[in-house]
Amino acid sequence: MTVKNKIIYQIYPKSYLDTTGNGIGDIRGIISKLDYLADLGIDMIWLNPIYPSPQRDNGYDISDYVAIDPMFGTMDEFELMIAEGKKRGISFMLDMVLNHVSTEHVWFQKALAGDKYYQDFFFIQETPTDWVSKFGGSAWAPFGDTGKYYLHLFDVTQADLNWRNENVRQALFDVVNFWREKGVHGFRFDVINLIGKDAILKSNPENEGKAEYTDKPLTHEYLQMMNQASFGQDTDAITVGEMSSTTIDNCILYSQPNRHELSMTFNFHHLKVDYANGQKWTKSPFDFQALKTLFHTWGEQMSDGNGWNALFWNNHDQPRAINRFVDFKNFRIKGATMLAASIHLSRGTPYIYMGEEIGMVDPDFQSIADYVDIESKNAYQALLDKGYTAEAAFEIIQIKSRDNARTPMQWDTTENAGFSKGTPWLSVGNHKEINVEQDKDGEIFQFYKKLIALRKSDTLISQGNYKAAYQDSEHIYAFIREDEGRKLLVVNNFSNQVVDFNLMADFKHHQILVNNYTDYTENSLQPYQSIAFLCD
Ligand code: TEU
Repeated sequence: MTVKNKIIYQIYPKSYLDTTGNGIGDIRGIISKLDYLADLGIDMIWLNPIYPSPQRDNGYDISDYVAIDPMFGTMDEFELMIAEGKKRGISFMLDMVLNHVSTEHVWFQKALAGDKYYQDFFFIQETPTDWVSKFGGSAWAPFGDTGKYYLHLFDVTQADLNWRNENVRQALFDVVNFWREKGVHGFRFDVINLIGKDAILKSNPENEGKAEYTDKPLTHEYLQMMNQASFGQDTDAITVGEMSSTTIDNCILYSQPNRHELSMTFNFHHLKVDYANGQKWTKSPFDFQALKTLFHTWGEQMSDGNGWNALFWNNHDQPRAINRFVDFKNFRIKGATMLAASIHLSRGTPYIYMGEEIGMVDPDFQSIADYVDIESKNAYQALLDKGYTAEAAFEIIQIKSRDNARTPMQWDTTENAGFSKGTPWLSVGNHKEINVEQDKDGEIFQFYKKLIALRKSDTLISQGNYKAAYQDSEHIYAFIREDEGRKLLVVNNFSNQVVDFNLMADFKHHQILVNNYTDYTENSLQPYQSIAFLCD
């Protein structure tokens, strides 16, 4: 399967590079950086939505699935980007937001105008359920002045589509095929495990408004239909499903090759180990043992052809991992490279989120006015409504907002980090200290290049099985990769302390990789040190 030795780089187009001066990243900006990305060694670029959208949820509220929003550029420029990427061995993955559509989409507008055919595209009911939106408040809103309500699991302007309706499914399969015909070989499916909803939605008193719609069995059938009707016809297709609040068992089913659903899945449990009581909008240190357990469970259960995992620390919805999981103020470079080694040498397909390759960190915004994300603004108000002081509420937004990852890419030390000659749509972070111009020859970028090259050069890394190691260690996350009798031991010190370490006899003196230290001293690991030992 092509997916196993590929590296995927995520670009948040709005924040990558603006070539027109409107303060918004654009397609020509991406084209201008393809050589930079080819040098890094990546194979595919995942673009967050660039379709026409009111931008209420930064493009995840789509008003036209088969066009390019003029603020990002033109369809000709899109086709040029595909062609320029192909010259460099880089293909593209587009974001398919098929669970919901903007209320400004013509389908919803026709439904509002009384067109029964399009009303059947949505969940419109006289009796709403007690479900809550993932962005706060009720998941239902009045459907015009009909006295009925429509479902929106996210923002009120994002109406859920009813996949039970075969006309909806066909219309969405046509969307995927439109982009396939443009030469797109990768697709990321947004919250795709929410599409299996019941035809008539009811409250379940026992569930107190919790998700009754996640990972429903029909989801698998719909994915198999979409696979067969679209990307499944391409031998080089790479697909990934974003699975909201899912389980490892479902992720195995979604990504088992013989089920012909998806190539792999994103799940997020490892990015919730710093949630207090499972709640995102809290302040809590991360639970390292929980993190290790999740990685070991996924690694071992997804071995032996049992499904395939996307490996990632960062994306556009998450504060940057370097701020959450390492002492970045004192060990930024070593912490960044340790995080990189901990997934790039593991079993799955690694994703690099823009800026991660130079160790970009969250911005140090000082006012709630600096944040623009709808989820963060709703959360701030909800915290105030719960009685938090403005200061306490702001402190939580500062560490958990999705805007932390969405600040403009830091290209150099010039104004606006070289991102735009205009006023950036979102303020820039600390580009004077961290930027591509000074860091692309630096330790983090060069270590990423080394990891990528290693994965491509050795099937032990791209295909080897996974086995947990040093499970009882307080600070070390370690695993063994095994393939055809060869073994690789990877050890990562997840702490800012020197920790004891006794190397397994099998691996004595076969070190192949170490991050940022000239060597390692017997029986101990330096702060945030990662080492890989080969036994063949
Ligand atoms: O995110 C899915 C999702 O569940 C989000 O709530 C996300 O996990 C959360 O914000 C993390 O705190 C996808 C997209 O990635 C996100 O950008 C969209 O806002 C959302 O779906 C709706 O399309």
